[in-house]
Parts: sequence; C-alpha cells; structure tokens
Amino acid sequence: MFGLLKKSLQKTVAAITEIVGTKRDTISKDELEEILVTSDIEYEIVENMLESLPNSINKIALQNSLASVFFSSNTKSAARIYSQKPFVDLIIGVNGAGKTTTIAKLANLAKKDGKSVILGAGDTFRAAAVEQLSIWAQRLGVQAVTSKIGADPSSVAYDTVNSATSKGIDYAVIDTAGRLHTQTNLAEELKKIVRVCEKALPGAPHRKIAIIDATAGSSAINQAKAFDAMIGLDAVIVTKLDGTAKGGAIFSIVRELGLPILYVGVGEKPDDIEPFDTKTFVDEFVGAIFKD
Ligand SMILES: Nc1nc2c(ncn2[C@@H]2O[C@H](COP(=O)(O)OP(=O)(O)OP(=O)(O)O)[C@@H](O)[C@H]2O)c(=O)[nH]1
Ligand SMILES: [Mg+2]
Repeated sequence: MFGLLKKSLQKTVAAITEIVGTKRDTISKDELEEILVTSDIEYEIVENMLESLPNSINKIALQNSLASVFFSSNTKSAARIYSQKPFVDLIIGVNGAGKTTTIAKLANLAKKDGKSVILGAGDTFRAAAVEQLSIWAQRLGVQAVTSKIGADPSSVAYDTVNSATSKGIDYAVIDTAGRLHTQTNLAEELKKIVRVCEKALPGAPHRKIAIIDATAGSSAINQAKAFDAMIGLDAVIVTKLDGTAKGGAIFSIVRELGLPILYVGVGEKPDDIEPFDTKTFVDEFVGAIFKD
C-alpha cells in the first residue's frame, strides 16, 4: 500500500540519509533541526517541534511529534467523494501548479471506480487550456464541457453541473484559470463560479480543492491561504512530490492551512496519483533517521 507515496519521497529520504549517515537510535536536536529544515519544513514549525523534544531524540518521540502536526491541524474534513450524485469538485490553484493534470488523474481514478465523469473547462483564459482538458477527456474517454476563449467561466461551470445532473453522471470536475490571487477579478470570478454551481445544484461544489506544488515552498502556501480567504477551501492535493527533496513541505502545508491532503501527485501521467496517508508519510521520514 502507498507504494507511490513512498517512491515519491525517495529524494527527501536520500537528502536526510546524507545528513544522518548511518541510522541511529537517537539524534541530537541540532542534527534534527538540520534535517527538518533541509526537507523544507518551515523554520517556525521546526522550532515549535524542537521545543517540546528532549536533547536526545528517539524514534518514538519524533514519530509522535511529526504525527501531531496532522492531528492538531487536520480539523476540517472534506466531503466523501461520490456521496452525492453528481459529486462536483472545483479545482483551484496558481499557474502551473498542476490543476489540469490533476483533473485528468481524478477522472482516471473515478473511471477505475466505475463512475461516469464529466470535465468542465473553466479555464477559458487560454486557448491551450481548453485544448489540454479536451485532449485529456478524449484520452480518458470521458465527457467535457468547453466554450469559446474569453467566455464566462461560470457559465462553463453552470453547464457542467447541469449536464452532469441531466445525464445522470456521477462525477464532475471543474478546472479554473490559474491567474494570480492578488487580482481582485480572480476572487470575484471564483466566487461567481461557486455561486453558480450552487444555483445549478444545491450543495455544489461539494469540494473546493486547492492544488499545491510541493516544490513551490511557502509562496504556494500563502497563495492557498488567499484562495481559502476568497471562497473557503475544503481540501488540498499536493503535486510534484516526485522529483523533489522537499517532501517536508507537506508538514508546512498542513500546519499552515489546516486542511486535509486528499492525494499527492507523483508524476505527469494519469496513474501518478496516490491517496495521502499520514502514517506512511511520517514513517518514511522517521525510518530515514532511526534504526528499526
Ligand atoms: N513531475 C510531476 N509533474 C507534474 C505533476 N502534476 C503536474 N505536473 C506537470 O506540471 C506542469 C503543469 O501542469 P498543469 O496541469 O498544466 O498545471 P495547471 O495548474 O493546469 O497550469 P495552468 O493551466 O497553466 O494554470 C505540466 O508539465 C505537468 O505535466 C506531478 O505530480 N509530478
Ligand atoms: Mg491548466
């Protein structure tokens, strides 16, 4: 289980191994500080953790400390997928975070679960964006709602939800444009998309999911906070965990946003997605430092 999650943490683990050398029974605070900061856990979080740990830290103590990040912050819980029909996900995130790719992955998962899927090309800003989503829809054999470039994205969202309802489709996923969160028109646009989904189907969108690039550091977290302030996020999907040694970013994301991580993206293909599992994640970290 969670093989892809483990695999995607290989570089993070390798970076830790480089600092640790041979695995130990205990580790000093200074060494642990270096490890945690190197893996991209924010300094403030590291300081907080270290405060409550003894000078010589063993496996159990670190395990508990890392796991507590998830217990204390992961308070909001997202709706269970497919708990409604149609179940509607709205995907939000800055440019290049991996929104469209993640939508393909979610559609692929749903298909494997035997669910019918419709995609909404709500990024009407760029011609390439609509095309990218349509290509994925074709490849995966799912439906897509598209419109002309520059069309109102909320009308695409409305059509997607309505189409899903009238055709009896199980799962609808709506893409959005990834312009910067500082633009007030993006805030208005996103709010309108949410309003319009709700109008088409009370309760929709069932999840407003932020896509966060694991390699983007604290700026990505601040952007997600801005999205949360705009429309209230329900959950997060962390992308590009493969190919980075900064797996510790996950701790920062959870601590800062207090949102559940639904999945992690571990590559560019539709199958490169894995449910996030706290225990596996913490065990990989701890296992890189301590003897069994
Ligand atoms: N390695 C890796 N690459 C990813 C992952 N997810 C997305 N990508 C790549 O990241 C790039 C951007 O992905 P998109 O899905 O187009 O991102 P987006 O958020 O839709 O971007 P815009 O539409 O421009 O806002 C593409 O080259 C993807 O293949 C992942 O989990 N791992
Ligand atoms: Mg896109």
